[in-house]
Order: sequence, then structure tokens, then C-alpha cells
Amino acid sequence: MTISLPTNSKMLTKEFTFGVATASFQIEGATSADGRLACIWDTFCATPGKVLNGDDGSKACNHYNLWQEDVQLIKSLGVDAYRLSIAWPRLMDEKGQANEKGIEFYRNLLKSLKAEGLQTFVTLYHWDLPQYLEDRGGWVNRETAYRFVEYAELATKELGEWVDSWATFNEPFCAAILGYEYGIHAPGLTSPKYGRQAAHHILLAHGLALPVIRRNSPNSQVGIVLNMNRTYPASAKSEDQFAALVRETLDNQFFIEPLLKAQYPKLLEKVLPDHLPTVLPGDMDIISRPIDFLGMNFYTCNHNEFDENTLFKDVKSKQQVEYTDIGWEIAPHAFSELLINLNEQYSLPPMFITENGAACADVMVDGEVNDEQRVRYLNGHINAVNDAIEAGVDIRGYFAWSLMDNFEWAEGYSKRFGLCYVDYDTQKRTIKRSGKAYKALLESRS
Ligand code: IFM
Repeated sequence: MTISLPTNSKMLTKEFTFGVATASFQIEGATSADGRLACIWDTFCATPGKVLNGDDGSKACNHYNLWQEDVQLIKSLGVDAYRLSIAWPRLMDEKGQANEKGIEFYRNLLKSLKAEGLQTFVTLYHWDLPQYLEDRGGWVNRETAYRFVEYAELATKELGEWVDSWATFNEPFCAAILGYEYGIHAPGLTSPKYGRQAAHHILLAHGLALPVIRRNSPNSQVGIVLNMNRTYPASAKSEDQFAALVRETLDNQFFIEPLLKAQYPKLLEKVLPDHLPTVLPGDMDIISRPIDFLGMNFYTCNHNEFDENTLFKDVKSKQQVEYTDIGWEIAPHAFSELLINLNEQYSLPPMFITENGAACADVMVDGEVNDEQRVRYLNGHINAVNDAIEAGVDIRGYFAWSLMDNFEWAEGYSKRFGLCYVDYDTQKRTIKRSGKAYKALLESRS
């Protein structure tokens, strides 16, 4: 099994960027080194019952110390670009003063990536909010948006020279809704009112930071990364169709509509008015400021039926389908469909697929990991991107999630998403069969 594209695919030309992605908390470890402050995920991990096996980020992949080796690993995969995130709690102290040691770490990393000829895609916020800000209300507190702008100011002033592309946020849905509404991610709060208000403040922070980033880093592209799933009605019944519509509205449209149409979905006013945040005059103009690109993370699809109390409820597909090790259905057709639908509904900026990948039950045998399911997953989804491009969607790049196995949030280290296997005892990295297949695809480009 290989990963291959039609020979005339636009994805095989120099204009298309292929990369691998990671995030700070998931790989860095060294959570108390060099003045790094505590973040909400340190606290969440330390709270019994929140993260599987009581795992935490203190060691992770020890990337903070092994970054030079990791740059060589990235290079050896033959990719064009590396997507990483910066840990806010490494960069500044509680008073907003710069932490030179933290800045130095990212400066060295970025310079080394550039020296290797790699494009750098950097996310400012991939969920590691400093704990002292959560103690003041976190993203439910509007003030946090202004603190984010100060952080963005510092990060882009100090590091902008080596960054090709800045994303303000990774997956506002997860940061706000999983963290403040469903309570399964840090900080673990459980109210729709909190979740939607947190989402609004994250989007506001994004819009407020845009001119600051552009001023400090005029040669970089600036955008934001959303995650989306396609939700199908469990049956042809109109109530199930309604359920799927509400679910997509809450998960997808709630985030893309403010960015591209300066409004929250009208449907919510009718069916879930308590899911609408408090919006101050001028907020929607700030949130909808133009962006250079929209990042899209995609993994799976949902099937929903109507539920009297919650309006929608997840059910399993009635078809014969395949799941990954994290229980997510493999549905590449949903990926191309989602992208094509969005292109019809919105005037999209250039798009990058900033994450896509599979958690598999990988085993190391005689020094090799034969992750055949992940190879098939990547082949299906990369071809789904190609289908969307053929249908007219302007997609400029694709990043596999992830460079290497890492801390998978509430699942701890139990789920492996990497193209490279990490032995957490020895910190040895081994390129899996999927990593080799990805490399072979990239080498096949003219
Ligand atoms: O590991 C995460 C990542 O941090 C954000 N997007 C989804 C991935 C897989 O769950």
C-alpha cells in the first residue's frame, strides 16, 4: 500500500506545500524549565480522573531538549514545511515581561528550520493558556482577549523574521467548547453559556491580534485554524435532518460565519438562543477582519439523530464502516464534501489543510511499525483534498498530524497519531511505514 495521487494532480506541483504538524504542550515536555509558567493543561492533568492513566505533559517527547534531532527528523521526511505552536507560558511572565529563555528556544528552533530550507507555520495558541489567566476567568473573561494581543505582540516582534505563516488560534471549537462547555478538556467547565462566550472571546482575540501581527511580521501570512466534521442525519426523517443541521451549525458554522460573514448563525436565535454569546458593538467587525488563509483540520464524520432534550445525539453509522483506534469513523468522502460545501457557502480565502491523520494501535516489531491503516487513511484523505481542488476549492497545502506520537490530551499517551513512533522510555523516534509512504509521495513530485 502506498500514498499516490493522479499524475496530473495540482498537489504534485511546487506551488503545493506538504508538511507535518505538532503542538507545544503535546511534544515539548520540560514544563518547569527556564521560567515556563503553569498552564491550564498542567492543572487539568494534575486533577484526578481528567486524563487517562494520570498522564501529563511534563516529559512528553522531550522536544524542548531534543529539538535539534527533531529538526533533522522533519527534514528526513522530505516535507516542505513544519507546523508548530508556541507555548504562551514560556514567552512571558505574569506581568507581561518577556522571558528571554523561552524566546531563545523558539528563535533557535525557527532559525534552524529556516536554515534547513523548511517553511515555518506557527500557531500562537494551541490550548496552553497560562494558569494565572484562567484564575481570572480564562476565556470567559473578555480581558483575556487583550492579554492575548500582548502575547501576540511579543511573539511576532521577537520571532516574526523566521515565520512564513502565523495562525492566531488552533481549533477555537476545542479550546472553547470542549474546555468550557463539555468539560472534557482544560479547564473542565461545563456550561454552554461559558463555552460560547469563551468562543466569542477567542474569535475577538484573533481579530484584535491581526493588525499587530501584520505590523510586526509584514512578510508572513496570517490566518486562523478551524476544525470541522461533516455530520450526516442518521435517517431520512426530517427530525434527524434537523438534528444534523443543528450539530453542524454549532460545530462548524458557529466558527466560520463570524470570521467570513461577521455574524453568528441565525438558526441559533430560533432553536438555541442560550448558545449565543454576549457581543459588544464593533466586535463582529473586528472578528471578520480579512485573513490571508483559513486552516482546516479534519479527522472524521458524525451521524446524528434527533433527541428531545439535546436536539441531537451521536449514533453509529448504519453502513459497514472502519474506525481508527480512537473510535473515529474513517470517511474521506466527508472531507471532500465538507470542503466543497464550504466553498459553495462562503467566499473562502486560500485554504490549508493544517491537520489530518489517524490514531492507530501501532506496534513495534523488529524495529519497524507497519501502520498499514494509517497509510490507507492518508491515501484516502490526500485524494479527497485532490477531489476538492478539482472541484474548484483553492487549497494550497496539506499537513499530516502528526510528526510523531505525542500527548493526546484527555487520552494521554494511549493514542498514537505520529508518522514517527516515539518510545517514551528511551525517547527514540522511529519512522513508521506511513512516514516512509508520505516521504515517497513527496519524492514522486517533479
Ligand atoms: O492532537 C489533536 C490536536 O492537538 C488538535 N487537533 C486534533 C488532534 C487529534 O485529536
